[in-house]
Amino acid sequence: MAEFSRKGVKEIIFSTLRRAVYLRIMEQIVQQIEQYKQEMQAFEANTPDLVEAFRIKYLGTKGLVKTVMGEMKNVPVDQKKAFGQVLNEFKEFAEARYNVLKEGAGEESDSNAAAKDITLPGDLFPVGTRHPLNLVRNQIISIFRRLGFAVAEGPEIEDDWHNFGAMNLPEDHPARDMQDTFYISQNPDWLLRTHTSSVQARVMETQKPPIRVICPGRVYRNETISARAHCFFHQVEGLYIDENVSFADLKQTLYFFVQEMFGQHVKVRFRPSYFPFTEPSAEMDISCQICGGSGCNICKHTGWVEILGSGMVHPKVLENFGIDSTKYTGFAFGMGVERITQLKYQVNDLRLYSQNDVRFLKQFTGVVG
Ligand code: 2NL
Repeated sequence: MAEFSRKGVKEIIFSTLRRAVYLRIMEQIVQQIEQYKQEMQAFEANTPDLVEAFRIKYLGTKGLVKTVMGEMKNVPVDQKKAFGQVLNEFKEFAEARYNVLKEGAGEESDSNAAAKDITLPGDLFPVGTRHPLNLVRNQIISIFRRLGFAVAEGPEIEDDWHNFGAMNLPEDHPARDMQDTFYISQNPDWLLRTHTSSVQARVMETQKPPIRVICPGRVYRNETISARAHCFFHQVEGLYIDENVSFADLKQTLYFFVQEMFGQHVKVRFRPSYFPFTEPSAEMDISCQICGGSGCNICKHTGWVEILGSGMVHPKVLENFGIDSTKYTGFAFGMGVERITQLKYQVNDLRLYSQNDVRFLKQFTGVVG
């Protein structure tokens, strides 16, 4: 019993002393925490490296927060709750300050409030423009659509018949020469179409008159590339076959087209010409849009510029498709989209169309078509 009491007294004295010592230590820790908090508040970090240095010093595995937390195991039981709260608050303070520093390090200046103004409009996303040739092609299509023309498309690799034979182009016609046409080496009957007449041939093959189509598309010719010639260009051809279609219809249709395209003031003239697939044939000029007819470099001081070829469909072409040329007549025309674009927007070098220079392409922003 006595032994027990002695042991008990010792125990009480020690534990009281221990408790007093810990309370003192805790006081010091709380003071220390306040000091760390002030340090953290004053810590400036405008680079990611400094932010990381903060994290290591305060929040790292050997950081001050962890070290102070380690003291928890020595705290008397009745003090654990209160001391735990102090430590938690310290940890949260350090984390919050770390987040603030991390957010700020990416920006040039923390004090620049404008940099964080979320009401400012966003960065503009650069939108492209339609290619000038596509704009003009669409304009051409929409004018002919209003006159009742449908749009037809066909293959760019054609056979000899649809491109040449059916169009009344004789065997010895210069267009058929290897110098002018790209042939497909695997099959001498195949070639890259030299005009979109081949599409109209396919329309006449599958449809009966009345036929009223336009055929836009890319065509190929073996030319050396220069400001005035290219190995590919774009065409819109048109074909109208019905009973009683006359040259007067051709003239009025094409006159309407240029007035819609270039303006009501434009004048036209037809010059006799020759194409194997039309008879009679005519080329159409319009009054020069640059000088208004008084004479300039573009019209070579004539006041007129050529814009398309046309004519009455050759009876042989109609008969090639079983269309009775005593009952039906038709007119046809073909124009280069590059040429129309050149006249409308003063593009004087064909190579600009395929060089993809944004300084050129950007000029067509806002053109409707
Ligand atoms: C030009 C001339 C032309 C045609 C194309 C054509 C089509 C058929 C029947 C008859 Cl299916 N003709 N097309 C007619 C005359 C001229 O094009 O200088 N094009 C750039």
